[in-house]
Amino acid sequence: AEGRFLLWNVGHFKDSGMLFPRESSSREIKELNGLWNFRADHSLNRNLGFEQAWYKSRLAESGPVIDMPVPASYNDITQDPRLRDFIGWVWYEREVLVPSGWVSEGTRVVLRVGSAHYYSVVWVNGIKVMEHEGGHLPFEAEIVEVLRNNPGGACRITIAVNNTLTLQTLPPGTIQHIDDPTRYPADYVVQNTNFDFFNYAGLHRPVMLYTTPKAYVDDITVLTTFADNIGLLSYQVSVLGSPNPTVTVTLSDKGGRCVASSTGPSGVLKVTDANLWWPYLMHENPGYLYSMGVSWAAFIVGSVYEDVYALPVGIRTVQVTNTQFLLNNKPFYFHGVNKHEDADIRGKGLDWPLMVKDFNLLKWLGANSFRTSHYPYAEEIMQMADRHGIVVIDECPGVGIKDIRSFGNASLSHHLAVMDELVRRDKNHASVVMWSVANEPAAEMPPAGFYFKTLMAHTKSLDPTRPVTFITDSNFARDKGAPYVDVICVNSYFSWYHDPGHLEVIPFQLNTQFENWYGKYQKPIIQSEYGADVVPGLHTDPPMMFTEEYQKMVLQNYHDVFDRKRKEYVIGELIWNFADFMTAQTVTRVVGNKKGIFSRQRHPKAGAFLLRERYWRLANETGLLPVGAKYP
Ligand code: GCB
Repeated sequence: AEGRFLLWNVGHFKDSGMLFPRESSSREIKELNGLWNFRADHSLNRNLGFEQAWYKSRLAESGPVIDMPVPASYNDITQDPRLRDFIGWVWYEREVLVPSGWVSEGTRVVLRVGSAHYYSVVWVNGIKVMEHEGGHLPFEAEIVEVLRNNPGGACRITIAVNNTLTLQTLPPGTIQHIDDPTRYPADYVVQNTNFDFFNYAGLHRPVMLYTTPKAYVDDITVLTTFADNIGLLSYQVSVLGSPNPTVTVTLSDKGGRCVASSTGPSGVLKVTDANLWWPYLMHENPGYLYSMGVSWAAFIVGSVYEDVYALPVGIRTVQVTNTQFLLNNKPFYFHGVNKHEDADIRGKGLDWPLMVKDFNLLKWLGANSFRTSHYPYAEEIMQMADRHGIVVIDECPGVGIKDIRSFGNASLSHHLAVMDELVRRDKNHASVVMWSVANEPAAEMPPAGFYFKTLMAHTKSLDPTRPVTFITDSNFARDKGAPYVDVICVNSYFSWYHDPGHLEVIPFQLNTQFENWYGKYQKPIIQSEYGADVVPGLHTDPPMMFTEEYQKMVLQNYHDVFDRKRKEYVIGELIWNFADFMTAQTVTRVVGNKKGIFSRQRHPKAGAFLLRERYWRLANETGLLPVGAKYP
């Protein structure tokens, strides 16, 4: 029984890039979103699919299938509680026809999964093409050889996904088997976790096929800075499949005018009168992006081969001092939110209407930033943040690291690999200004020092341009990770989990929290979480926990202290949470976590209006907007 939920160990090799698929004159895309065939493997050992090789033929031939939308979590799609709370392997399958041009000589066909939680095995026409560990990050495989063996263009994609979390996964979890026939049904198994959101699973982001030429632009890295009015972009392009690529790079402004160009796989582009990338509410023209066109061309035995890729880039700098966070050399104050990828029915599946609605709400609120609590968000969301000038603290899925056994070598090496994948995916996003390697780990445990020192040094080696942090709720004097962060990010829930109902403690405890951390480290501080649950529509006066009034009072009390401390070293405040979200069932949660200032359906609670007043006022005070600028 022990082996039933065990996962395989795979190595991670970051020897290739992970550019977001984009169409161009040399690249085509086929999206595989929509309905897939689906079956959860309810067999006792959850292994029947592998024993019977369900990937060998059409899924409907080995048993019943149901319709499953992609992208979406599978958990809330049916009325079956066994699927909502399923642990183990589920199977997805989809057949597509591939144009004959795609299997011609000189073309690569890549199958890309935007993310799948947690462990995936992928077959094409019954042949295994890849495995991947970890949700929230993309993975891909070249499949053209497999397709060539199957004339007619048929392409049957089978993806098995396992959501089991163990002490070595990220996030970690434990599987508990209870063998007590007097109290539990036979074969009672639960997944325990130490994080506060539902462990949604499935194909959460778009699945697609795309083509590139055989020699292709595999990766691009761009670093930016500026001096006076000159923007400087140093770039590095890697081309695979060609020994001596001739790389051409051009930079176009928003109007499509070429403002700089260069040749060679690395170089520097100089832009005079550069438009810098500014955050929302800090400039009248936020989120300015140039388009960097990268192309490669060669004449090989009479034909022209070329690959073209266009990457949006923003020119901006980030710097941290003892007391400030500087964006383009100007002090930046984070007034924003923590989010989740979470909504009714679709769970953690990418949803366009939801995404656009959420950005509209952020702008309505006057928020200039969010943290991707507690895992990387969809690339489509990161691109939105780039375009709208919303600053992002980019967090990896290092949440709920509470058990000392999750600080071992296996955990650490996987955590390092996840940071490799995250930085590789998100390094070119102007919106990303800081990496967060974890949320509320047991940072006081003896192994935490080595663990976080290694993790943060590794992240800095991957990206020397951005500050690195993790989010702590540990005691300032005993936290073993804090010495290695650039910015102290601290979560606290005064008058909620401590001294519940006693709003009057907030000014004292919050002030002490800030003085303690700053006194010890002299590093700038972000209040990375604070808040209170509200069941929308509950009202009392005097305020009581869970009412709209109480959330407002918690916010107000925190804000008074922020307003004093932001004149010194507090550089930001991120409300917990943007919206209500689903959690596991416990006695402290009422159909999920209700600390949203918006409900799960994105309707505002009273606290949202209070926060809106504040954020717009802060924008006027701290931004570059003319004083007195008003709500839109
Ligand atoms: C936290 C966690 C977050 C929880 C939140 C809460 O400290 O970081 O994941 O949801 O508190 O509401 O308890």
